[in-house]
Amino acid sequence: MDVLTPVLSEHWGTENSWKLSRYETTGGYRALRRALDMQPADVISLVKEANLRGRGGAGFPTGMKWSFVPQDNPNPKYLVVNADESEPGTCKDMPLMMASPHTLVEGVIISAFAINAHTAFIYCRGEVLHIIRRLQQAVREAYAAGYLGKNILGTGYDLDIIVHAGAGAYICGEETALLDSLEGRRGQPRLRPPFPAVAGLYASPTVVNNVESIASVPSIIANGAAWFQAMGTEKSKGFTLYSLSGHVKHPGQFEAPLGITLRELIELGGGVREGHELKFFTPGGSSTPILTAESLDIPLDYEGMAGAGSMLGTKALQVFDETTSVVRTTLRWVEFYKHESCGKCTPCREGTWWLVQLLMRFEAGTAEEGDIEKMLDACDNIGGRSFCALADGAVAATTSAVKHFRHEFEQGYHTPAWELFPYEKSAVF
Ligand code: L3W
Repeated sequence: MDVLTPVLSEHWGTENSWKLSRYETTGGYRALRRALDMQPADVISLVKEANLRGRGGAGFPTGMKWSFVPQDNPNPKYLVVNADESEPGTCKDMPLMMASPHTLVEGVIISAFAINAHTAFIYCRGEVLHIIRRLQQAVREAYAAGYLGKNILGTGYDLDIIVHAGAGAYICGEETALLDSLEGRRGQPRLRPPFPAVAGLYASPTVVNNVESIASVPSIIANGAAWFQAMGTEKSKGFTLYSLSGHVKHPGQFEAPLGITLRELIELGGGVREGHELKFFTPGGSSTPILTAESLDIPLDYEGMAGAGSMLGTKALQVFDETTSVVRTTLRWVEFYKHESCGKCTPCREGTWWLVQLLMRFEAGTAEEGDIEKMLDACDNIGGRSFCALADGAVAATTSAVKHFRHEFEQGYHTPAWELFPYEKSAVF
């Protein structure tokens, strides 16, 4: 397996990589010309054949999602790009949009054409004003060059792209909360079904895809399904962006085939920081159950991570060494979910609050016998019982921490975490 396969990140760091003129000199917008020569259904077939799976966390097949759009529905069809990247540890979509916004814009035009949409939205988290401006600039350049607007490249196809700034709520990365927010309402998840592909934005058929998924489309159109299929593992095809952070010497984004192992990624990141060793990690942000050094050689693909008892998620590898308190880390994550809970459903609103109360006791060394069971029982009553996956993230963090490091929670019956794991020893907390 090639260790690094830079496709999306090929030109990051080169001069003016975000400008249209630069993008065109490296083959940019050729895939769009090819796609516009095809029938929309053939574009969908090609993406299906490549077996591109959603890069936002769930790994749902992208081409299949597009084919769910009912073309006989008289309402307009919409494409919405989920650029609300907020999952703790995940930092791949933001650098992509900063360094190569036209890869996304080209992907949006091809994908919108495939589903017969004439309006596309890029919903970007509001805190990243510099990225929003960069996207807006790229969209303006694309209009001026005839890649957007009426009669794109003389083909008769029309498309408008609207860059929309969110207002800094993690929940708006959940696809139906994002749609509520885009409609001008408070961002809260909707019950599914109906899925957005059937009834999404303004109750019309809507495809919601992650930035990286859409940005991968031009290269598939340009190079073909077989090229994409040649990378990755049996069921997890292609290249992807991994975010590596935490106790490694050189954190950052690494683009590699699905199925690379964490051991290989850590090597690329210069190893765990000097004199320390890996204690635990998340495969795909804090919503995915933590794993330990035992899983260092398991392929980072959808199947490998599921087999190890976790999820590939957003491929955000957060690495923690032996100076880190599992109890404190879990508390910190669950506090995040409590803070970000939209409050719409009781298991999440109340459950994450109660988990924080219990975890604070473990951290302070004032937990009582039976508190571990009480916490796991609370998890049983939260997981799978809420509108969306936010509370499941809090449950995954908590239950996996207890599964792998129960003894650290038991120490919380008598000793504060800050005595066992002093802050000054850790680079993270
Ligand atoms: C039509 C059906 N469409 C499923 C579509 C659905 C969605 C996609 C995946 O959560 C995960 C979550 C986080 N007809 C369909 C259908 N779809 N069945 O397929 O759906 P689903 O429910 O499997 O997942 P999801 O709700 O999209 C995403 C995990 O990602 N995660 C969080 C990431 C957070 C960010 C962020 O920061 N913004 O990305 C990290 O691991 O826990 O499990 O489009 O409509 N029958």
